[in-house]
Amino acid sequence: MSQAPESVTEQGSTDSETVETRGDERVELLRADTNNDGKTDVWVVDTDGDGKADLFQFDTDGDGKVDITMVDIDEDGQPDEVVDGDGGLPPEQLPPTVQV
Ligand SMILES: [Ca+2]
Ligand SMILES: [Ca+2]
Ligand SMILES: [Ca+2]
Repeated sequence: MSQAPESVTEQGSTDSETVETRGDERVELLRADTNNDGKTDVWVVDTDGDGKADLFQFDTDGDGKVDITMVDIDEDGQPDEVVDGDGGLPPEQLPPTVQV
């Protein structure tokens, strides 16, 4: 198992900030709909496959798109980096797994 450290070139660079995450995977541990509009507004993601969440994304205005991305690079429960937008990691538009 080799994990590519950081890809040499980000392809398709966008105008949004790209966050650095622990890994390149996107294992969604949880999607939640906290305002009950049927659209996911919280994503909890494991990017390196260790089963622990290290990426958190929030849709604060209810349009189904990520507005804030937080990365917990050392998995201590405290976000280490917070950026506007999806941080270059747009989630799939899937129904929430949890309705709050
Ligand atoms: Ca992880
Ligand atoms: Ca939004
Ligand atoms: Ca941390």
